[in-house]
Amino acid sequence: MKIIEMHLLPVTLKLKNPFISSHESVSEREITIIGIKDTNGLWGYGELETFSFPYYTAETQKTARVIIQTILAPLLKNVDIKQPEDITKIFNLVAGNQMAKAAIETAYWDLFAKTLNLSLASLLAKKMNTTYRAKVAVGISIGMQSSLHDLQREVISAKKQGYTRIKIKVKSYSDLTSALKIIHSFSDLAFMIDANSSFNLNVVSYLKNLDLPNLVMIEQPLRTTDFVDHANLQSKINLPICLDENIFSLDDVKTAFALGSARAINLKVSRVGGIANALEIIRFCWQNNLIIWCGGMLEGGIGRATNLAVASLAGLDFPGDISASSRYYFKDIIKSNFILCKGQLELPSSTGIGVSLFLEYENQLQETTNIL
Ligand code: OSB
Ligand code: MG
Repeated sequence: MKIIEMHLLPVTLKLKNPFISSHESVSEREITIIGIKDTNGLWGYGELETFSFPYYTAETQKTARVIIQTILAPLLKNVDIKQPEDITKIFNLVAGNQMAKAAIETAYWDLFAKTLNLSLASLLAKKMNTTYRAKVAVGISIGMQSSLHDLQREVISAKKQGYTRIKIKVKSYSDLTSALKIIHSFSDLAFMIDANSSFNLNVVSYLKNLDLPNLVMIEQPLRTTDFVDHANLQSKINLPICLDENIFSLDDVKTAFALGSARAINLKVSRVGGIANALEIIRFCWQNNLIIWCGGMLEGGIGRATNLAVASLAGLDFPGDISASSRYYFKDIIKSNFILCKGQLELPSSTGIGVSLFLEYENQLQETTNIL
């Protein structure tokens, strides 16, 4: 199968509430919709998930679009692609740029599944020799709040909506103390804390003798790129460390495992360069008893549908950061909404990622120039 057209459409989505982490505050989420067309006239869709600024990862929307247009797209011109993994192999020539690669690769998985008349979820389940769930338990990530009271209000609201696994963002040790208080008072909910790289080894004293059975892990407490101090920290605390910002590839997961830097991995399809790499990472984690679960990047509807298909794999049981559509944007890019029901999101049933763009975006995308 050959890709004969590739189109990019940058869009800005307005979040209902600013999402604040230690890296930045996001109130307008820029994404780029990517559409590819094959010789049969079928379309596959993906999303470029980089942020506007290089705080969480090095790529930005602008730099990644340049890489896609000038480096990655030309590598696929006139190439006969047999399966999605072929794209990953071709892109391995290019160092880094995982999110730029993932934007194209995920669009191809959508197209490939549609060609086979399968949902992406069922295609992935086949690839992994497992089954998939039609309803996927999911969690919610609560951004930083200005007071303990506001944080408590957000947790109560999440609980009312049906979320049973909640992630709390922190930046300072006083945030951490507040988060621990809240976690103590909601013993029926499972919690994670995400420091987004903002702590140092002094955090040991806060985590060493914790007796909070409903706190299940701490995400990326230390610097992005550090594996050694994470291993040092993990050796001193019982609470599992989950790595996020450090993980761009299977090699990073192997490093974390070999050094004992983490017991859990936040898997973001976009951050690891696409679905084929994500599947390899899942296999490695399953073989080596690392907890693995699907993270989120405040995706638009295309990215959310892609993540949900991955998260539906039986065996990927820990609820991911894939919340209901209503949590994110005033207006999303797809026609349907992901609605939370009993803490779960239902997988769309149609082929590929199973969602379709609002007609205005589909038309605008097709009117952009073909970059292939
Ligand atoms: O650290 O997991 C993170 C959002 C943007 C960047 C980084 C992270 C997050 C989230 C939100 O935690 C997850 C989501 O609901 O999409
Ligand atoms: Mg994180």
